[in-house]
Amino acid sequence: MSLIETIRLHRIDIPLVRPFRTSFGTQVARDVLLVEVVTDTGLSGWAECVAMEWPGYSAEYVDGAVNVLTEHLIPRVLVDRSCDAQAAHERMRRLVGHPMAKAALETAILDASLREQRRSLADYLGAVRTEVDCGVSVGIPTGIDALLEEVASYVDAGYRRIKLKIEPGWDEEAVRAVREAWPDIPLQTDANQAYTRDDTALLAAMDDCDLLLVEQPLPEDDLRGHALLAEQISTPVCLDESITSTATADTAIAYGATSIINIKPGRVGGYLEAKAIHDLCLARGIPVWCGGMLETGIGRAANVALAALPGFTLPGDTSASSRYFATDITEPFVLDDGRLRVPTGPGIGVEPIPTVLAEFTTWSAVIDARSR
Ligand code: NPQ
Ligand code: MG
Repeated sequence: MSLIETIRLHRIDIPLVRPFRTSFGTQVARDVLLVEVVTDTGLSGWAECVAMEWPGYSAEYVDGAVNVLTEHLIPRVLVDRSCDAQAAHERMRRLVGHPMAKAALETAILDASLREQRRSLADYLGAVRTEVDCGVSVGIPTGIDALLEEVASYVDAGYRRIKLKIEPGWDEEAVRAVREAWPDIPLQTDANQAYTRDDTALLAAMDDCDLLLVEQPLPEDDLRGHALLAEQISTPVCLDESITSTATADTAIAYGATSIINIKPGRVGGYLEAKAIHDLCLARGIPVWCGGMLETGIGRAANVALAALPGFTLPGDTSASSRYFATDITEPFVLDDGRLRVPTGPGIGVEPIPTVLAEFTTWSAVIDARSR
């Protein structure tokens, strides 16, 4: 096994093609932290930290991720320089929280070690598909006309499923308008925790809209609220923010709080944990799909590999690069008949284009593994 020589952190700022509004706020650019693990054979492993710049989606945020990586996670992992993702996972397990920061470090180590072995991440995880069905997430727009225009552009591009971001005041009318315009398109909603236990009627009002699911209607800690809601509406409840580990997935399934799960590797602390949740759900007959966090090509590549596992039976938020960025930092992911090809090269199978990375970089740091 190779040794870790240096770890580099790169912070980049990439403009989005259009503002992305959710119930927790509006994003006009993506502030992304990348982790690069360089081995003693000169190979680089890459990963993307999916934390946002402020704690809107979860408690993590980019400045916090930089701090916990630099001050705690990297020193803990570098107690031993071996480039071994499982060993890094075990070392980081004793530090509480910070799944997105942990996921980024673990995945960069995993990517480096797989590149050393010339083995793809898809093969390592147990992929059974060479391409994955893609859906797209539609932010809260300025009105119904803008919504229909945006959805039309995605339908024309070939996306196989549409997800509408909703919140109280932007839900039933928007969903009905899209359902009427496209009677057969697979459609689902995502509230990002915007409703309360008292809002059951608002959510039940969309039960006749033939939705695949409603994602995370209630606060992340309210598993019982989701279980009660699931008994009162016919639209299946799918948890996102609430599922932080295999244990929370097991609990949520057992208590009837979720019948479908959105798996995001960053939210659960990495691809090893994501695979374990997938395996649990497959054994329990719970369909899963791969979520998205507006990833660049680095995070997107790894998500597409994960989405090729057998339990991922619903289209994910693994959209094309062009959904979010005019210029991606890797070769762009391009939709082909509503699908993305699973990368086959070693590791995640893609790398940043140096000139593009340099153009978007706002900050970087180098940690020498040998001087510890
Ligand atoms: C979700 N993603 O499923 C998230 C939420 C989300 C594609 O809907 C910057 C970074 C902005 C992460 C906006 C999608 C974000 C973000 C929304 C994640 O809940
Ligand atoms: Mg979500």
